[in-house]
Amino acid sequence: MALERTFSIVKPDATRRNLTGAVNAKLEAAGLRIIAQKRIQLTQAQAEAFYGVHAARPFFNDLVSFMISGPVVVQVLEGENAVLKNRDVMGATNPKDAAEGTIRKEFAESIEANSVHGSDSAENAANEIKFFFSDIEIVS
Ligand code: RTP
Ligand code: MG
Repeated sequence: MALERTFSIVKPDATRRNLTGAVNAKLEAAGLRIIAQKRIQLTQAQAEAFYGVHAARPFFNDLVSFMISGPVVVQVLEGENAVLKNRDVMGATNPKDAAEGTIRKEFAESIEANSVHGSDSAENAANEIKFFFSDIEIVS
């Protein structure tokens, strides 16, 4: 299978606990290559736009507040089957349901403060990458 790209965020609960490197080690061990990465502070407008698909959900306001509560590390990951591979290594949204060895099982604090975001389809990955990165920032 050809190389695929996906978009990832190390969320504020993980950057706060200095776990960026630990998360990256899990991603790399799973066969994903970090081909772009930057640490940024999301604005409220950016967080609302990024999670716009969840605007009607009861947890939306809390989610936006959480995502702007500290720095995040946004990343482009590359690998075979990268979208699914990343979802696998992330684990279930709720760490209580996450499989052993996954990032969320090991590091997540709660269903909201769950350490990482990962695109859920190749199409969303392309849009999310474009939201945060220009072409010259991505080096595969
Ligand atoms: P993500 O988009 O961040 O990769 O996570 P996901 O696909 O596993 O989960 P999704 O359903 O897309 O939800 C997005 C994020 O919203 C927060 N959330 N809070 N309080 C709640 O019930 C609740 N449910 C979801 C989590 O931070 C989740 O990752
Ligand atoms: Mg999602």
